[in-house]
Amino acid sequence: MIKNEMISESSEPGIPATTYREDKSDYKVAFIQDERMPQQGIMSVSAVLKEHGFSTDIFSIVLEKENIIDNILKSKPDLIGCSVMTPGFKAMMKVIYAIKARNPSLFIVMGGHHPTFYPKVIEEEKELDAICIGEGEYAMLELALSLRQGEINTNIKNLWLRQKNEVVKNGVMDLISDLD
Ligand code: B12
Repeated sequence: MIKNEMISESSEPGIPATTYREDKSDYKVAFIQDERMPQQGIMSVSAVLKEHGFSTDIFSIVLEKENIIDNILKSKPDLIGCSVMTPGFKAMMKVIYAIKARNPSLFIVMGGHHPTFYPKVIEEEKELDAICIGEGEYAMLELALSLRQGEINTNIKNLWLRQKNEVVKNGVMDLISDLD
């Protein structure tokens, strides 16, 4: 996991220090990326979530290799967001299949350029619960807020969401005008 300031030393046996949190009451979002350095897109989405009281972790397929599934699941995320460019899609799907095999109810949303250019991916990959088309900051926030309340808001712009055997396809929201 790429460390952030929310993480502290573990006092629990069997749980690596880097995946332990002091506050266990909060809602956790785990991001997965296929790159060494934190991706700007993830950092931007993560920053908005943190502003609204969510805690976030970033896991890297490149850095964590075969430990990535254990590391993610040990951090006990409530929601998973992965960021995917087309060349990294297959590697990301392997991780998603493995996570869903161990925790089928964990909600997984895929964002980034691949689903933006090819949103049909949610119709082909049944393990994806939602995809984000374009900017993810407020789509992800609305999704996390609704899931934290124990429901799924299926009307969030920029998101296509799986609902039983159907995919709900929402339109796109206006672009964020002030990027500072
Ligand atoms: C900077 C950049 C890089 C940097 C990334 C640095 C970093 N650590 O952030 C570096 C140099 C590492 C890089 C590498 C590559 N890149 Co590049 N890169 C870009 C570039 C120029 C800007 C991306 C960016 O940071 N945008 C700013 C952020 C804030 O926006 P964003 O990434 O779009 O993220 C937003 C949304 O996509 C969404 N989102 C993103 N992730 C998630 C996740 C969730 C859960 C949600 C809900 C939403 C969400 O919300 C974000 C905020 O609004 C784009 C071109 C472009 N104009 O977009 C190409 C681009 C993304 N890269 C591309 C490619 C192909 C690559 C490489 C595969 C090239 C290669 N052959 O090696 C590698 C892949 C690296 C890897 N292992 O993943 C393609 C992707 C095409 C595709 N179909 O996927 C692009 C579009 C360039 C192009 N026109 O071909 N890249």
